[in-house]
Amino acid sequence: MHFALLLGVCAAARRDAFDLFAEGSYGSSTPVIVRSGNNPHAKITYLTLRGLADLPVLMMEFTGLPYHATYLGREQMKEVKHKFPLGRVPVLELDGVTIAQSASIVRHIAATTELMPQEHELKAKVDMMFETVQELFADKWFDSDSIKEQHNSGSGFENLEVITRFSAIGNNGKVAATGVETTPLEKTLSILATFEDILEEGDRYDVWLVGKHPTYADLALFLKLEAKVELPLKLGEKMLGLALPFPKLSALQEEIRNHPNVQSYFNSGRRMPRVQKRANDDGSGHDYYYVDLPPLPEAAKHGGEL
Ligand SMILES: N[C@@H](CCC(=O)N[C@@H](CS)C(=O)NCC(=O)O)C(=O)O
Repeated sequence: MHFALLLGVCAAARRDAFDLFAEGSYGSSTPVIVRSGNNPHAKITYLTLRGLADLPVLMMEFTGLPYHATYLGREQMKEVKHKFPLGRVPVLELDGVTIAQSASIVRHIAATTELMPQEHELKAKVDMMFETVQELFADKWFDSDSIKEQHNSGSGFENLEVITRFSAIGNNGKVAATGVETTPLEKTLSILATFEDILEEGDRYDVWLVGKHPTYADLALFLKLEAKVELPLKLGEKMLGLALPFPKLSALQEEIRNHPNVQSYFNSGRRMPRVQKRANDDGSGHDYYYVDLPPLPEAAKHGGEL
């Protein structure tokens, strides 16, 4: 499939998209328009950062659904938020329907593509998995500020003990039934180990959470794992990233990461960069700074079309 790409800037003067992100924070950014395909079925609006549009956009890229995305900077968002159904983004326009709420958007895209099964029973099972994925790493315990605090208080040894315990009882250990979930870390590890069990029990020739085809629940799980699979721990004076020892989950992750559409998306510059909160750098509160700039192709760097 040929993806046309235009990474342009809706400002009076066209500016270099790379500079746009490199110059600093989400607060200082102007809108970015990404076009994937000439006749978009879908239009999505979000902010110039990775976040709640990441999964909807990945689903469209994965299935080859042509879309246009408009990513807004903070000032532009203020100007146009009154036009959105709930005053918030992401917002999706698809087949004449305009909807907000990222999870509703995910289901709407899934129902339009092959990422949602047709059968009622399978549909319900996929949604059950999706809702459970949403709970992963959701607690503030996993936020970068909290991780810093844990670093300072030296609680990494306790975390290591918990991770070791859960990796030992994963792999068909029926973790969900053992009743050992009290802390946010235990809850998340319990879900991961339960997913590992479910994948282990499935058909040995497929890697998906439900049935024989990838669904929105698999893509949601993939993004969560990509973002947080390394749990930071403090061991002695060092901060370490510990990879989770769940082989079936890793296989699912690999399968999606190596999908040609996903590879082409990640290398295209169409994905918004991540941001990191930095407190009070300029005395005016906190802002969100870009931490991993997308690999923009040469032509896109100059606002060109591919
Ligand atoms: N639960 C909603 C949350 C939507 C939301 O809070 N969006 C934020 C951006 S992540 C927003 O629109 N903020 C801008 C504003 O409120 O002006 C969802 O999942 O879509």
